[in-house]
Amino acid sequence: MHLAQWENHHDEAFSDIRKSLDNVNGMFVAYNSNVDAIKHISEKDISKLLTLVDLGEVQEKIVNYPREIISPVDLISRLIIAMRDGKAAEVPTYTSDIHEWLTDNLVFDDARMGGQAGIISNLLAHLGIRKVITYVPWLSKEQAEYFADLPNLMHPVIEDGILVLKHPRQAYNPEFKPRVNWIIEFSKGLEIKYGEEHFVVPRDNRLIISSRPLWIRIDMSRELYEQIPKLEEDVDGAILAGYQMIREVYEDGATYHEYVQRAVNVIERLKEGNPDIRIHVEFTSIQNKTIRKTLLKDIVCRHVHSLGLDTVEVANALNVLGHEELAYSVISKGENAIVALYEGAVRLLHDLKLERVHVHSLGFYICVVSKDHPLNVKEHRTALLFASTLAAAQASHGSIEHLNDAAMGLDVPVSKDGYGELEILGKYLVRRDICSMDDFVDGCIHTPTHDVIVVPSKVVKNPIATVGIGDAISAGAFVAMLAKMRPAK
Ligand code: 8BR
Ligand code: GLC
Repeated sequence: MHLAQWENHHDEAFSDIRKSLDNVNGMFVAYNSNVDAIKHISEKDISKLLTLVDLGEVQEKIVNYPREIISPVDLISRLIIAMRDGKAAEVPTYTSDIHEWLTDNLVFDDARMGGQAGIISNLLAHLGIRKVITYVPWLSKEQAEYFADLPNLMHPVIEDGILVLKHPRQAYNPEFKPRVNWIIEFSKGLEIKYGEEHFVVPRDNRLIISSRPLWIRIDMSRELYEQIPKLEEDVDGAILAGYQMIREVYEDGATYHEYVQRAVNVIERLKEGNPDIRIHVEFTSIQNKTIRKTLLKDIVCRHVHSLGLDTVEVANALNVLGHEELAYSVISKGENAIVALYEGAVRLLHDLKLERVHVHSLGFYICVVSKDHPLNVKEHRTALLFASTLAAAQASHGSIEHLNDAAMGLDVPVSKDGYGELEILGKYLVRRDICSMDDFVDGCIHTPTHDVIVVPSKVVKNPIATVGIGDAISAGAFVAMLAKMRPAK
């Protein structure tokens, strides 16, 4: 299929989903929302930051790869790694020291809704989904202000033992404090020089310094937990994210086992309310390997239906599931990285007993689905192409406040590079007799053990920001899939 045909498919998919979105009765979205303080960093900013640290120490830390940010040297070394590789990363910090240091030494450009659940809730509400029930365990007054002021966006509260749904701005707890993450966005082409080193940033991306105050808990009050099934009568799907904030051990002696069990209980409770509900987990960068593994093995496996990840996250997931070699091939820059990515997605589908794995990369998406999924491959493809248009709209305008804004993504061209990458995958699949080139070109492939959908996606040349695009892609494809699964109204 030629690029021009993929443009047509995008147009058709968008108008199809635009008409079908109303089929979705409602969505439940939890847990993480925060404020993102976004800074687009310049060469001058970087030179300034580099004068504030010892370059020898930075070199040493780059080798040691800090998984937590305690000092400015940790921060600079992770920033250099992210810029050098053009890769996204999120690294936790447990005190406010680094935030104060950043505030003293950089001025942020913009404060926006952050956190996967927060971003996704606003997006779905803006797209006009009938009912978006968002749940944040630490909803503060300031955080509530970042939620879209729309009547279809609600937060559950218990009043006199009764469950009521209110707009987040009427549902916050005045005792909670806001949580702010710093997002350092860097652009392709920046020239970085430090000590003897010199490199050019290969692609736009960002480093997230994620604040993890001790009071953060991925949790739900008992009263609310008891009443979840009542929410579910008209909720067709749930998108869950934020499990990366679970800690191995808490000050009160609690361990992650307890919080994992509670997280699983919530999922089971959601299913009680609607046995046909579909649950999607949006994966992320998780530095702590115990937590990363437990999220996959104990929360995702057997409990959820769908998983969304970017390429680095696929490698990280494979790594803790014992597929180190495949993980290495996914992140290596070699020709076969896309093949490894496909094989990795297949492994995740089977190892984690999922119905659907959606991998998004710059220029293409790969979705692997189980044979018993109620939708056919063309319908899945429609969902992915809708997501590609959303991503393009988000990258070009920074936010999507209406379905009409989303339609502007249609003007962005499909990525030639992504299309080229897919050809490599096509040749591999044909060589292995997994499909014929004819099947591959329309992006819909049947194999005896699973089906595969691969599409080239639209890529914006100079994105306004990259943070949150992955969330828009995963949430967009998932809600579009639900729209196709529900009967027309
Ligand atoms: P994460 O936020 O999960 O890392 O996902 C980011 C996704 O955003 C990538 O997988 C890629 O598909 C998409 N993306 C990026 Br990064 N830059 C983009 C751009 N300029 N145009 C469209 N999509 C982009
Ligand atoms: C993570 C970060 C958050 C960011 C989001 C974007 O949840 O913690 O700051 O907004 O990712 O996907």
